[in-house]
Amino acid sequence: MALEQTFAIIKPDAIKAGNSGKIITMAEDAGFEILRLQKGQLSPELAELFYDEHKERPFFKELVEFISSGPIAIMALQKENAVADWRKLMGATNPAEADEGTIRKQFASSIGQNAVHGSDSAESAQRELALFFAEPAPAESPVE
Ligand code: FUP
Repeated sequence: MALEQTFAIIKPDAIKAGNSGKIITMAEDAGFEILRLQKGQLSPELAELFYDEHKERPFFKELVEFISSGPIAIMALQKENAVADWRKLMGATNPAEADEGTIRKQFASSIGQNAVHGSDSAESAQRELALFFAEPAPAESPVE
């Protein structure tokens, strides 16, 4: 199977709790290559664009407020089957339903404050990677 890329976020709750290093280690231990890693904070405008598919959902405002409430880390992750495998490693959206050994089981505190994001399809991954990283990330891109 060919290498695939996915887009991941370490959300404000996980950064604040000091769990970013542990989450990155879990990604590496699971075989993901970290092609891009950048810390920053989303404007509410970019957060709305990012979560556009949820704009009709009742929790949209809360979602945008939370993701833009503090520092996050964004990542481009690469491995075979990256989209599905990263979602498996994240665990269920609601941490109460997340399997043992998943990131959300360990670090998420609620359905909203759930530590990490991962693209839900190859198409979403392309859109999200393009939204956050100006150019696609070749494995050997030089440090800018
Ligand atoms: P996931 O792909 O597991 O991150 O989950 P979804 O795409 O369904 O939801 C995106 C985000 O919306 C979640 F990370 C948290 C938030 N959400 C809620 O706050 N309440 C809900 O009932 C469902 C999702």
